[in-house]
Amino acid sequence: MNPTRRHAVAGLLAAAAGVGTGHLVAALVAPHASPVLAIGSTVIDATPTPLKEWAVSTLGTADKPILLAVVTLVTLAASAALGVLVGRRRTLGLLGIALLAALAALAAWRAAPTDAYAVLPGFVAGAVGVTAAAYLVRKRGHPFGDPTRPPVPAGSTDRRRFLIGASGVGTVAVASGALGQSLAAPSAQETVTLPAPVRRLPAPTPGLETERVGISALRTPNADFYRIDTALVIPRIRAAEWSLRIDGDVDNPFTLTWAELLALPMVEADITLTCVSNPVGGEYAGSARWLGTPVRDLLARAGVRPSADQILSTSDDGMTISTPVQALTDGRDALLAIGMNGRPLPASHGFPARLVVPGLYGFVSATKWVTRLTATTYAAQQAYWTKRGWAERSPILTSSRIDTPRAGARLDAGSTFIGGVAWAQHTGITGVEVRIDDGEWQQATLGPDAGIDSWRQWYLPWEATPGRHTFAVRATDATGQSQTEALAEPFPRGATGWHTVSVEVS
Ligand SMILES: Nc1nc2c(c(=O)[nH]1)N[C@H]1C(S)=C(S)[C@@H](COP(=O)(O)O)O[C@H]1N2
Ligand SMILES: [Mo]
Repeated sequence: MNPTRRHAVAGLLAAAAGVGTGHLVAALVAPHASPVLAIGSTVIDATPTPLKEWAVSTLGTADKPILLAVVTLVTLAASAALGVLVGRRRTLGLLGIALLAALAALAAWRAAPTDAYAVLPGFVAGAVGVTAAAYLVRKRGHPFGDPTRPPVPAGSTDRRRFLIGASGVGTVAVASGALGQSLAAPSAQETVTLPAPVRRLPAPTPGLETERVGISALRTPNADFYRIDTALVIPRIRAAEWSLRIDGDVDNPFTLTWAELLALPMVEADITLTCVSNPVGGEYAGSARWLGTPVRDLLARAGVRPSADQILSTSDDGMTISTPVQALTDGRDALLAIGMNGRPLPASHGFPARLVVPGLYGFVSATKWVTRLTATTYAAQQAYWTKRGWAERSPILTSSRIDTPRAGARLDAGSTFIGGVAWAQHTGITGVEVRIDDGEWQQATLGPDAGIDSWRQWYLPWEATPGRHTFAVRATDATGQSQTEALAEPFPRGATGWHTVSVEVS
């Protein structure tokens, strides 16, 4: 191996050892502060909205692992280059490696400015990386800095020493990284017992999905529920350590503990969540039976002043979301939710408590891991997505989706059906129409009614004939408004247009 290549490998291994030990230290003190995760979070927050939209629409929920892979590859490539630099301009190269680690420390500090431990993984990564690089890229002159040994000419090779050193550093990288990963891996979800509701809904009965296979379930199982958030590490909050602060423009600010929350009256509600980033026909919508306490009661207890027009909610991971006071107090089932389909909230969906507000897209209502509600005004404070150009207030737009047959499906001729779901949260769906090829719009049959805050299943029987066929769907809400055909992208207030699917029948 020529010296340049060897120095590149040295840089790469040194960085891997730094990242690995940083990951291990992070697992012990502050999981989100692991160097690659901290830089990844900074990239997420700094990504311009159009690029983020492109990532969500093309990569879907794989966007997070792909982002982390890219950050890792870029870090390794930069480190290889720095390794070569160490061989040529030693101090400069080592400084470069230290700088790379300092960036990770800075990124972790940015995400959690009050957590003094957050910078530690970056510092450890820097110390390990610099030491390993200095060791693997030997100095010109006396080996091991030992003046009693004969000097080595520049660029000479000592294969054996390099191989031993490289395997040592590589082992540190792999072992510390793996140990850190196993420590950071989610331990089993804490078990909490949900209180009984004071307002109970009829026992959940299945919808059309049992008879009409392929239509989305009336209530989405928790494990299949879409997940959208900016968290690279899912916050793990112990219920006993959770609390919710209610403050801002209120007469009586107060803090609610988990035990106090459990003692409040709980209600059940069937509510469909939707992400504003959901494209026409997309998967970022799900329906669940939530258990929670009405937010309006909490706000009444705090005494929100008439001057406030928004509640800015903050999550444990620093997300901010603004919701109109009006939507939280007008009588709809806006909940501080603790249960999802009869179970405590899964960690990825906000354990121990989150907001759920019928009729508003998630980014203006559905704060997971919520820890603070601040009464304020839209003029005074802007939430995370508002700062990035998304709509300030964002009611869910009436939508419908064809679940079956799937786009591009090949079917046999004969009797079948076209089916899916439609939603117009807090208004309700009154009709769904389907158009087959260039035919007339036909009324679909609606599934069981789970209330105006829930999506509605639908189907239309169809005699499939050989050839290519195209279906379009449109829903009508309880105000009589039918979905517009005009196509709009999700940014900045939600997608519009009819979902259209083509299939091949033989
Ligand atoms: N803390 C936090 N809460 C959040 C978000 C987030 O990024 N962080 N994303 C919101 C968005 S954009 C949506 S669509 C919903 C999705 O909720 P789910 O992941 O439970 O489906 O959560 C909302 N709550
Ligand atoms: Mo969203």
